[in-house]
Amino acid sequence: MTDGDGSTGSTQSDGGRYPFVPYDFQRYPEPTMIERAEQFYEELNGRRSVRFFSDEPVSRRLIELAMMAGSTAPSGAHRQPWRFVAVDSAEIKARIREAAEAEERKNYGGGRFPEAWLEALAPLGTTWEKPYLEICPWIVVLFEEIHGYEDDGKIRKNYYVKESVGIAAGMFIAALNHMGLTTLTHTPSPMGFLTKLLGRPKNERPFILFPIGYPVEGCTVPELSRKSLDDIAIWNPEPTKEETP
Ligand code: IYR
Repeated sequence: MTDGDGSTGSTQSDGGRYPFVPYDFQRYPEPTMIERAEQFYEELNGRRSVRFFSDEPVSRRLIELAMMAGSTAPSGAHRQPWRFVAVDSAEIKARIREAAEAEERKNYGGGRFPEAWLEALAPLGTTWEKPYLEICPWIVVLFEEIHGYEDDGKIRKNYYVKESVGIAAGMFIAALNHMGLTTLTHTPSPMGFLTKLLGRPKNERPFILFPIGYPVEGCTVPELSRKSLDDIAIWNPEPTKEETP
């Protein structure tokens, strides 16, 4: 590895079966990089999970663009093991709400959530009631594709599915935030009911449900702070010393 110009020798991988093509990479001067990075951070730092939505409609094009942004995520062996299932039908949203609330009732009041979990949720003030599932203009349920199928019907394995779909979810959320929409990473628990309700095949599993829209006028969010850089970053750590017997 050389310093500075980054000329490390190889420019393509040997033996790959994809044709390798030049990468159209945009390079910026360092001050521009800092400025862009600061701007991007500020934008992401302004994002909040919203539970009070307006019923104002959102155009399908915006949802499509968020899905396309999510689908740029890296994935194990480039399998892209995600499906974004979008619903704006009032009837289906009502059915999702009904089923989600039936599960959450058992969690909150029915003894299914352990005391420690209820205690952890208490500061957020969440309850079994999920009216936002009907109020928001769109629900997108992100499914993970556990495996695919070969042309002959045999199972085609996917790799690092949770990691891949988790990254796609993050990029989807960032895209929504960037375009001026809000969402909530909602995981009704358990959420197997979504597979049937949304007619998905058995090789797909619901991963996260996103109510999407604008915050209602006067929307509030909990006053939270985020961990500082010092809390989250560790630089050049020392390896753990072997215990001597
Ligand atoms: N899925 C439930 C409970 C819940 C769990 C966690 I962890 C949260 O951060 C918030 C809620 C619900 O949506 O109420």
